[in-house]
Amino acid sequence: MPIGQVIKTYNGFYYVKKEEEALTVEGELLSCRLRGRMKREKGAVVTGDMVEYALLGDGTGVIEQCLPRKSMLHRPAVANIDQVIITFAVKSPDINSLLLNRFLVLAEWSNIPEIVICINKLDLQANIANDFFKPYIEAGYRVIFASAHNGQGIGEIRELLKGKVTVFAGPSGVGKSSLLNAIDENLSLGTGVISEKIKRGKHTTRVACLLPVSTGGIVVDTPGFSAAELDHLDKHMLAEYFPEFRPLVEKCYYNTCTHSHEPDCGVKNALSAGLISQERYEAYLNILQTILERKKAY
Ligand SMILES: Nc1nc2c(ncn2[C@@H]2O[C@H](COP(=O)(O)OP(=O)(O)O)[C@@H](O)[C@H]2O)c(=O)[nH]1
Ligand SMILES: [Mg+2]
Ligand SMILES: [Zn+2]
Repeated sequence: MPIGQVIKTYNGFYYVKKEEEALTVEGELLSCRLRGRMKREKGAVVTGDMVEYALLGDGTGVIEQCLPRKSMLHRPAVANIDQVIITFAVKSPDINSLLLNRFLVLAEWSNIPEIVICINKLDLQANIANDFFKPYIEAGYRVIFASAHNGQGIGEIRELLKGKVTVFAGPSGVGKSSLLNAIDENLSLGTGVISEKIKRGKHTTRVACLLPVSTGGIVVDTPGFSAAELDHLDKHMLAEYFPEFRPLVEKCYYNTCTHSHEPDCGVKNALSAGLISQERYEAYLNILQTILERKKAY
């Protein structure tokens, strides 16, 4: 059975790019319905899913089966993202390190293989404290400095996009749409205050759509992901989403250790020895607190 990828969904229709065809213009997408049993299952097929489909005589198709997902982002739902570029601005708005960490944890939890940090608006402030990013680089994250206004870092991001499905995440106003427009002017995404207001209008559904980039790769156009959904995490899994904590967890005395109040904890010992950053550990505790509060609410 032929295989394709769902590029967008709208009103019960699923627009599928056939596996053998390059993603170019929307006219080439195959409009599909779902096979009956899948219709009853909410979220059975979402944007980004790889599906098996059957062709009907009238030129449309039916999705028969959804293939296993490599990664999954919720709200809005997008499957099989290869890369996330977590975007912040050097200023206006200022970087919020707790929010940055929440986005990183969201990306790790969603199983996205490549996680990159991009700091935009370098034209507003060229010299930023290198120390700020040290813990993130040491944890294995690549950090790109960019400016949608003067072009800094744009070539580097273009290279990163090639051959991958990439989503830009981050707070509103940091310049995600502006960066995408600088990468490929054909994307012509709305930017600034007005575009944000239109997107939040009550008639706009929060759906995602995959867009081809002329220099290679696919980007996901969404109104943005919120890092608010972290309260669904398992408290015992949280440390797994901090890459530099992973090898330390094995050294904890209790195998149920939450690395907060327990004695003889590998993570806290590493913190005392200066091997992990205070800021990352505090972000860990903050997210742990969010998880515990949600549990209490039930
Ligand atoms: N100075 C400066 N302003 C920028 C840059 N990128 C975006 N902006 C401005 O920041 C505001 C928000 O940009 P937008 O792309 O809509 O941000 P988004 O909400 O993350 O998509 C707009 O007024 C942009 O003109 C940049 O590199 N430098
Ligand atoms: Mg935007
Ligand atoms: Zn511990």
